[in-house]
Amino acid sequence: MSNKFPEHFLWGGAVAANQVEGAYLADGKGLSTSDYLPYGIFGEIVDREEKDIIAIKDRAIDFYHRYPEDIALFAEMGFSCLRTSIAWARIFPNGDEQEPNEQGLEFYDRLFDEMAKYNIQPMVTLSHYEMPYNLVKKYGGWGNRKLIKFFTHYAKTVFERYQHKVKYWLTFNEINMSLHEPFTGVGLPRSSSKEQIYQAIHHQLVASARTIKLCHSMIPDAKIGNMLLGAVAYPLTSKPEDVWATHNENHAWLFFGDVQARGAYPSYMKRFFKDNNINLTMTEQDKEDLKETIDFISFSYYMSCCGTADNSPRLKGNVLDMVPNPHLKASEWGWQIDPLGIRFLLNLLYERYQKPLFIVENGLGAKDVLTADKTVNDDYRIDYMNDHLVQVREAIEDGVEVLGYTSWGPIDLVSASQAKMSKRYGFIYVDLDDDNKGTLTRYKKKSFYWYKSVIETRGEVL
Ligand code: BGP
Repeated sequence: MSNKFPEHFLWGGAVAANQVEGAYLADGKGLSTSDYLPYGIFGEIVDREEKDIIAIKDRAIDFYHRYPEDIALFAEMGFSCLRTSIAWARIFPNGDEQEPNEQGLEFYDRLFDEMAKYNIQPMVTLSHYEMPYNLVKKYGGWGNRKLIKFFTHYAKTVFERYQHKVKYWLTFNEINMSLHEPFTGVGLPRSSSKEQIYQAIHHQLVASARTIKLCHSMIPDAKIGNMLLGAVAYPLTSKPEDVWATHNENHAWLFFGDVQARGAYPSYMKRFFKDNNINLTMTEQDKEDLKETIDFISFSYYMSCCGTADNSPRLKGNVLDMVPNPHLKASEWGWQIDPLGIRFLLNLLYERYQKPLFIVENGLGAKDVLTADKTVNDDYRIDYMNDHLVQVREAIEDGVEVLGYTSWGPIDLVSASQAKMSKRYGFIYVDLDDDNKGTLTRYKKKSFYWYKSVIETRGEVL
């Protein structure tokens, strides 16, 4: 067995506009839904026009101005890929304009040009947990079919502009997240019914398919993928009822992949919609549109969970209410650590779809301590990532086609769930605390050198 990852495997990291850029109103940017969530994606939705709040995301790590320094650091680690997102509200501040905001477009030109200097491939998520807030206020978010038009217009605009600079695209970050947090995902009130949420999701799936079609015709040498929160569940026990409940639990998120990779609603959803009294409006044209499928599957993976038919106590993880696995330890934030789970998930997705896979988020959020000599001895992070990457290598040996790996938050950033800095993922420490205080100076952690050696040796040191 080879100890090395494939030669053309892409190595890097992943960030999201609203968690790093800051400059939340600079150069004509409009307010986005994430600006209304100063306390994180599950926190209070705050009307910014009415309430004056100081949100940490307003400045974040100031990537908007400091990106040259950060990209140089990524290049020093040997990155061949950086996943980031475009803030839709920088390009269309209200979401429904015809003409884009030139200054917003210019920012991403500068950013992609900077990456090109170091041969770092950008991978761009079109919507990472945000959309122009005006689309929520004026149109009711993705509950309104008009959003399909607005989104595809935005996609067309950025495809045209960056066609020579960006060859990897993703549509919606963790598209299955809308089931747990509808405001973040589809811009719906949290009190929305299941039917309203699935209808909004349907519009998003159609928008995604039309965007894929646009990408295929406008940039034929690009690849476009979806993005799933890889919430893989194991049966809590071998009791058949638990196995069946787990099967259904996995369908809840695999449904998104099934539509996006296979081009139609899977049969099991008919039963689900019937049992839950959900009636969707779906035109014949929608069904036609959905047939355009993605080139690869991308996903985030942090933890696995368990499925059970019983009403077992659930751990309130940051993201999902999880049934804890008695065989696994958890991170400081209650996320259960399961390196073998990533091999399981890679095999499961590959067997199901026979499409290449891309791991676009993985990593350990922890409370780091900066030492007197300005570093962080984050052996816990190295161990976590080492163990996961070993399992990725195993999956490749199993025959799974894996295009690349971008760790989450290669530089410390604002946590999506906490809207704080103290949950850090980076190889690079940023001097900024939860009270929004700090110099924003960057320091290399121990893991910085470790990841560099992993990339340099194509995984041989693992
Ligand atoms: C994913 C999101 C990211 C990110 C990550 C870690 O769900 O796509 O935006 O933040 O999780 O989550 P957190 O920041 O809550 O630790």
